[in-house]
Amino acid sequence: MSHALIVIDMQVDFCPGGRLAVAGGDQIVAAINAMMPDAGAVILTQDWHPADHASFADNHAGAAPFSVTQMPYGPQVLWPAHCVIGTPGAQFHPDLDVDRADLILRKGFRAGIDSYSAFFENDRTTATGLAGALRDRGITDLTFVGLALDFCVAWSAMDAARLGFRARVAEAACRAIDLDGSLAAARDAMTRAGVTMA
Ligand code: VGL
Ligand code: ZN
Repeated sequence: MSHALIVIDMQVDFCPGGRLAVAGGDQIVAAINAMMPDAGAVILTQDWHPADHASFADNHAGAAPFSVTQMPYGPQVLWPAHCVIGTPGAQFHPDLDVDRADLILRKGFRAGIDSYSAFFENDRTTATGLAGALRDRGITDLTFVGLALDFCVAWSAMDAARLGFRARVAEAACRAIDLDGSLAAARDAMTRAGVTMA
């Protein structure tokens, strides 16, 4: 078996002071850095949205942030604008050991569709290419950490399990948004999907 650490969206906008801040998001950076030397491969994802992205409440007249809208591909939470391509908020947390990364995967860069998962956009069918990259390297076991536990970490880990990888989430190195019970729902869904919660 070959193992990869997948670090989800450890970016300035998801940390305190950012535009979609996750409580305590900055507190997990040291733990994530400490996991990197033991990983066979280190992969970082980077949420990377154009300013006119369909997941931003600002781009829907009259829509409140954190409300849900119906998109052609299904329900979509409308977020405050975040991780806009080229802005400081889209950068990785300054203390994250980015130099350790073997691969950096950007996602959510198409204006009309969001991409919570590192494997598929939110239509659940458009692949990002990560599965192929992992298989090409012989990687079978994945540990997920980062932000946010109940959105991008959960969707990524569940897709990994569905694709046949052994998927584990290191909860101590994650933080959640917890919108309307989303954390409890995500934990439950991950467990049912065969994801190990550590
Ligand atoms: C995320 C909401 C919007 C995440 C990304 O990284 O969990 N959540 N974009
Ligand atoms: Zn996003």
